[in-house]
Amino acid sequence: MPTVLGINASPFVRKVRVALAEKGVQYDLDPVIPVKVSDDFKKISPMGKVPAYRDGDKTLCDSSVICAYIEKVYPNPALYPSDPYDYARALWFEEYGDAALVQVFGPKIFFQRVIGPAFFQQKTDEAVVDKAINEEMPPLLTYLESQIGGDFIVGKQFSIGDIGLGSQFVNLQHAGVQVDAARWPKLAKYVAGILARPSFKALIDEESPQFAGLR
Ligand SMILES: N[C@@H](CCC(=O)N[C@@H](CS)C(=O)NCC(=O)O)C(=O)O
Repeated sequence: MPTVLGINASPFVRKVRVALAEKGVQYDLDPVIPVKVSDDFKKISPMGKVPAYRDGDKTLCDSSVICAYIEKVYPNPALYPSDPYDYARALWFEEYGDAALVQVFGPKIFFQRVIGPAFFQQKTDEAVVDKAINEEMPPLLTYLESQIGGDFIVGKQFSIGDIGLGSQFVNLQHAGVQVDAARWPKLAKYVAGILARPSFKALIDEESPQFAGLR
């Protein structure tokens, strides 16, 4: 059985776990906290980041790399579209979550409201959170609103693009922030649909109790 290494609060760990769940693959979770990681962990993930992945004597790091590997090992159901343009678009939305959404949702909202106060004795900097929610987040959501045509971010099939985006929106939800349906109606409906999938819902149900009452 493969092992996913990393804490469940990480959107990047969540990507890998959702991909495995969608494919019905059983795995172990080793909840490595990416703070002062061991030398052994750095042999698998040289930048000290989670997730890492162990499959027998094979090891990998980086959520995008791990998801791509999982797709090859367990091809069904496919999480990467076969059409070349849809494939590239799905990778783009994965990247948009990994590189753009995370910068605002992660350190400026989720960390400020939940992780800092709970685990690092840091007081929430309300000015940082307010600026993130009211100035930095809206253009990110407006772009997504312009891209959504249905239940999935690309075509008519759930894909790695939905995994990358949905994984970030879970952290936003853990921080008590919802997508305003009056302002971004298509996005609000889309996010609700993606996060209601059994693969995401099981993780949200597992993760939520540890954050209840922390924000
Ligand atoms: N590109 C990486 C990003 C992983 C990442 O940034 N993980 C965070 C946790 S959410 C981490 O391990 N941070 C610790 C650090 O940067 O030292 C991926 O997709 O896996």
